[in-house]
Amino acid sequence: MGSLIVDTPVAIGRISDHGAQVLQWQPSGAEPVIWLSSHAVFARDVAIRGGVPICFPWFGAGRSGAMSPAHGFARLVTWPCTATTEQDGMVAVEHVLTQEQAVDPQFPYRYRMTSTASFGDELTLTLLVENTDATPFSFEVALHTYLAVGDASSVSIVGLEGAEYHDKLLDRHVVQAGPVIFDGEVDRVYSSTSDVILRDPALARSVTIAKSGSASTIVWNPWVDKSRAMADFGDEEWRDMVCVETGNVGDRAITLHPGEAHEMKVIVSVSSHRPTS
Ligand code: TA6
Repeated sequence: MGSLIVDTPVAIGRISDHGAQVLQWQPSGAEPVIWLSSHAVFARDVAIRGGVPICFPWFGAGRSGAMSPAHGFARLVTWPCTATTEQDGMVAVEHVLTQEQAVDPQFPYRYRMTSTASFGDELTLTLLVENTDATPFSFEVALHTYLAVGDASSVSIVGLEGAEYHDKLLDRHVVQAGPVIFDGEVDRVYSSTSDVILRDPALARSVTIAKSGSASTIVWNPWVDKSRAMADFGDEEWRDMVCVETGNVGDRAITLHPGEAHEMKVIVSVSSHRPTS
């Protein structure tokens, strides 16, 4: 399971060919921004816990609720690495997945998916999905970003105020009032095209998630009980992470006709609130 290490004066990073999954990003002068579980399993057909898993061609169990494996097959297969470039300390890594490498009877189409990860003073992730078939298809997609935080119980997310979300725990649709905070398990799919900012007082920083081509923002923290129930997740690791995911899921799924393409992009950046000495 190959991976590429980025180590330049601008940033440290790591991306695995398994799932074309970003595993690490730490801009110079900052604490790590992308979180990876210390219990993550690296093996064939296993999702790596943390980083930025690519969910495709469905999210969770899909719109039918009957799809498997969870979050689709893209994160479980090796993507060919097709290009790496470096300029001024920024490193870009491209992977391409087609039906040649990964096919599933639940998604019987010809497709081409290009992932580009750019590691610099920002982390830029771009997913381009092309319909190379002769028939239309629909898909869900998400960049399931695990952000490292100082203490999940003290962070807040602004930018989703007034957005409707599906609360997956209550199976209810709710409108967000005020910032998103975490005082228990949170698993919400917001209908929102907005950028969001995660405020992390414990690390004295803010992380901005700027996006384009995405109508869904998913927010997740497993909290105590679910963390203990996951073998590849430390019992106390819920405090160290928050997922802020960029996608198009549920009724925001994308339909492509033959020859059409859809691009989704997220730019992660961090700003410190520590007083300059
Ligand atoms: O993005 C939130 C979510 O859909 C949660 O429901 C939880 O299942 C999480 O993804 C992790 O899913 P995974 O299949 O990676 O364990």
